[in-house]
Amino acid sequence: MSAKSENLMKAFWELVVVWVIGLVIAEWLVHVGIDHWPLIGSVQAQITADATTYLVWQAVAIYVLVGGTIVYSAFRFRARDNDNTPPTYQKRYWAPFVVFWLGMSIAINLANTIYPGMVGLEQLWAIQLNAKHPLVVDVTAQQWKWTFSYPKQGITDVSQLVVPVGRTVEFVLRTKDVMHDFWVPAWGIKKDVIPNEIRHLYITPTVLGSTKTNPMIRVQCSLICGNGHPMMRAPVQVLTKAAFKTWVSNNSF
Ligand SMILES: [Cu+2]
Repeated sequence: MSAKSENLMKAFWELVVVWVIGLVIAEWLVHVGIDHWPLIGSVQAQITADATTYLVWQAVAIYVLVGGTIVYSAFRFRARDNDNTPPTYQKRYWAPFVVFWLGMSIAINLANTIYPGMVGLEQLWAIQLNAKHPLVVDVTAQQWKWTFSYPKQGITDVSQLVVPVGRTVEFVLRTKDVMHDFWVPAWGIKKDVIPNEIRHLYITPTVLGSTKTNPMIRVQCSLICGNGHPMMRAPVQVLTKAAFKTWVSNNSF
């Protein structure tokens, strides 16, 4: 081996060390940060939180590799004060590395399309397809409020959303005017409400609570829809099945 290639091999292993140290620190920070999810309040939110955790973990590993290489190279290969010899040889790219990196990019993207992409969607669709008797809640959005009706329970136009824990709810979304977006932060996924369309969102709440105990459990419009948009929210209660029955009998007629 020439002195030059020896140097490059040394640089390569130093870079591996930089990457591993950076990886341990960065992934530890990710771990600490991800332990602080605000609230995972539905089966669907767990699926999307798992996907997000995985993608953040992966993105950080790549970021540390790319960022670490740039910072390391800037120090390791900088021009020295006493070095006046002009560079005799400069290669703009090294073909095997280009092929390797291109191959890795394609492989990572294909893998992510399968997991969490297709696997996650499959899980979400399976809940929707397997929900034999979802609780149907009609949701009407308008500038700037939400109203809820429970067609099978005979409850119409209430201004708070009440659902039982552990049962899949089918939200039937309509708007009277412009586009809005139905979102309960604790439930993870949300859906645009579009004029002249009827759209469906399936949620299986897993955590008891209400807007009073945790503001993550609230309906919040999530699509800018005019002046009143930030205040376009509605209180939510997630009750036990028994408490939900009582609420239904007190409110239906
Ligand atoms: Cu809005």
